[in-house]
Amino acid sequence: MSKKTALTPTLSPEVADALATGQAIVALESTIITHGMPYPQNLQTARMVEEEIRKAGAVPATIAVLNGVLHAGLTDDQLEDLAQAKDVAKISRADMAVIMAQGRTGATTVAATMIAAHLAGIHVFATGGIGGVHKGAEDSFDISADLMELAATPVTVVAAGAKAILDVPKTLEVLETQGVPVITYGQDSFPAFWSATSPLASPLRMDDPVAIAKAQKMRTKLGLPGGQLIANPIPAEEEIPQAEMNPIIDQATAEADAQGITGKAVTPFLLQRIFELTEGRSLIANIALVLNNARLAAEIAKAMR
Ligand code: PSU
Ligand code: MN
Repeated sequence: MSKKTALTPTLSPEVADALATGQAIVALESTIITHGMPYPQNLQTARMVEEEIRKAGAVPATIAVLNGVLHAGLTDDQLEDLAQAKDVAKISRADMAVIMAQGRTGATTVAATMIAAHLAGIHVFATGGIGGVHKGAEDSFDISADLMELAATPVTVVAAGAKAILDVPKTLEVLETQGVPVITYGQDSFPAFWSATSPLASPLRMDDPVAIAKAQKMRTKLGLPGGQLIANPIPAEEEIPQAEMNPIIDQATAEADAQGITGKAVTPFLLQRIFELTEGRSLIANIALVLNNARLAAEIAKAMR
């Protein structure tokens, strides 16, 4: 433990080439693959998202820990193995080093993906939704490490707002306390994941991917650590309105409470129950919004170079 050099993730040939030639790169998380969607839609979505980024003129870098090795960019075989693997760890900032030291395989959450992207020199990351302050957090203290990571690590994260399974007003308050810019793309209302709008006003609004990239650079120039959260509304024709989602979310949340689901298991449990209760419609919307986020992230990444 004498040298103070940071670890560089193992790069796929495509990502290594993109970094060497200064192409735009978009990081992608893997918890959405292993804990956020069922097989085989998880694998199909992961492939579609990567393709969408390439079509937009950028290079995708899916992040994961495979047998203790941190990867930025997975081959299609690695993606397929991960999508079908059982007992994959869900890695956040707290467990990243431990899982690697043990030589285990783990999928990276938003927090861990940001850490890996930054180590690789990638500045933009697309996902579905970030973790946040859970309902009842005043008792459970369940606040995702994603929020503190946004305050610490200089990566711009494109998500479809915060999932309505969270306490969204409290999530916005914690982000403000942590000094994280929350910027909604193209509208004033803060989007609610499956729903394009919510009753909440977005703290900030920007309409231009080039200016979004400039804001991240400006933040770093000011000596401020951390990234930005870009909230990108699901396309209106693909949304499930809040009036329809809210009773379903309430039911899933009540079931999680009744069954004593806590900690890391909460988000995967709620997503699976909402998938069942909407008869798969939540998954269709989830796929649409991730693709939409991939497209915007590619535009920001092209401007970030
Ligand atoms: N949003 C989704 N699907 C997911 C997640 C978020 O639509 O799978 C994952 C992300 O990886 C996020 C994590 O970082 O859930 C948050 O988990 P927790 O609430 O335990 O911090
Ligand atoms: Mn949590």
